Amino acid sequence: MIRDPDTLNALLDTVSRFVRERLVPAENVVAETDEIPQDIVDDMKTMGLFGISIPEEYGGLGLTMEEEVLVVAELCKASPAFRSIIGTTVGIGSQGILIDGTPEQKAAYLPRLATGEQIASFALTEPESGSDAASLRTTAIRDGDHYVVNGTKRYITNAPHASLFTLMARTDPSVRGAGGITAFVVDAKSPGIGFGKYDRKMGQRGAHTCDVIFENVKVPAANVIGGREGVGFKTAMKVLDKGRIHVAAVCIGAAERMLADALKYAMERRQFGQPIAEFQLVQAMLADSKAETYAARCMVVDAARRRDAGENVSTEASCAKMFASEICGRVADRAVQIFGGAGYMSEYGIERFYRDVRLFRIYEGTTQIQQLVIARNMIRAASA
Ligand code: COS
Repeated sequence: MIRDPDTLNALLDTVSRFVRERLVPAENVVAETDEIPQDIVDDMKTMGLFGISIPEEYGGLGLTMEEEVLVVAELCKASPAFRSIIGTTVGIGSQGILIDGTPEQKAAYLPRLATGEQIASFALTEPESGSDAASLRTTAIRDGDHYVVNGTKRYITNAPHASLFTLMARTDPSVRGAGGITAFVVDAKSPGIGFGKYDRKMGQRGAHTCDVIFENVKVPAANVIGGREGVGFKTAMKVLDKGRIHVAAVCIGAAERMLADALKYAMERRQFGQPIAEFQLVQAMLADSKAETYAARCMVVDAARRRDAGENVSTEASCAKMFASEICGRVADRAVQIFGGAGYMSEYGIERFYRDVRLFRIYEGTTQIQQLVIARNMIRAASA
């Protein structure tokens, strides 16, 4: 749903100019230093980008899902690391509080997330629990008016910068699966929380992940999201339904950027006496990339509209995330191919995108997990 086209277009123009004038010129510095320059983070705060998904009553921009995917796709025409700095606060780190939190929890946390004063991370994955999220082992055992948390979370995006975590932990170790899991908001400065070194990754320099270790961390009982034990896995799944549409929009922005770069190169680069864009085999790569990116954009916008309309979008979110991340990988591969030898050299940046976008087929649910979710939902609907 687009509430006011003029307001949205003004925001899209602002983001587009910001991408062109500030982010793209800073891509190499980010890749070299592994840091987003502080002035860029400050500008993102001023623009309200940390609060795009947080309702206006809590100080955010309160974008609808359709508006959010359009803004995110625009932002992602620059290196994915720039989106990542806002990504967990806009998405999986804050949405559990928004979707299932009590009014008191929303009022306590959302305003400072909306301004970027606080950064939120989502702590679900563990060393022994990735795709099989319901098998997580971190425990949170009730002791009077608080819980005591022990365990390790792995590959947690923005953990080194986080002020708070949306943490999934097992409050009832006698229940093995999803039913024993509870979601918490945890202050990142709580005594007993330790951080591993930054993970060394294939790409996405400037976006930081690390282990988060909980050793006898006391978390107030009031920090149970929604005040209910045993429903934390469902909160995580609802958060991921939305997160997957958001990631699909990230894929579109990156695919459109890579395709634009490949087209420009193909029109400038001459071989056999003419621009390589004149060769039909190059045209096939451009055309396939265009059609697939267009299809992915249509899917993502449709999934977003359905979510805005209040539909259950578990299937559509997984379809969009799977398709958009897969085509993004294919577009990256073709873009490197069109650049030829130059595509393999770091100075052109396309090999960096190729490495950066590889993550999209893995995080917030691998392609194989999306297939499983889609097929299970189909079978469940057909048997009902
Ligand atoms: N919305 C609300 N509830 C949901 C849901 C959703 N989208 N998906 C599942 N649930 C509920 C189920 O209805 C079930 O509830 P009941 O027990 O009351 O029936 C409960 O959650 C458990 O669901 P299910 O039995 O489907 O869980 P599984 O252990 O079989 O696993 C998958 C489900 C594999 C889909 C899940 O573990 C998953 O998404 N894994 C990937 C995790 C991931 O994306 N990690 C990335 C890290 S975060 S960046």
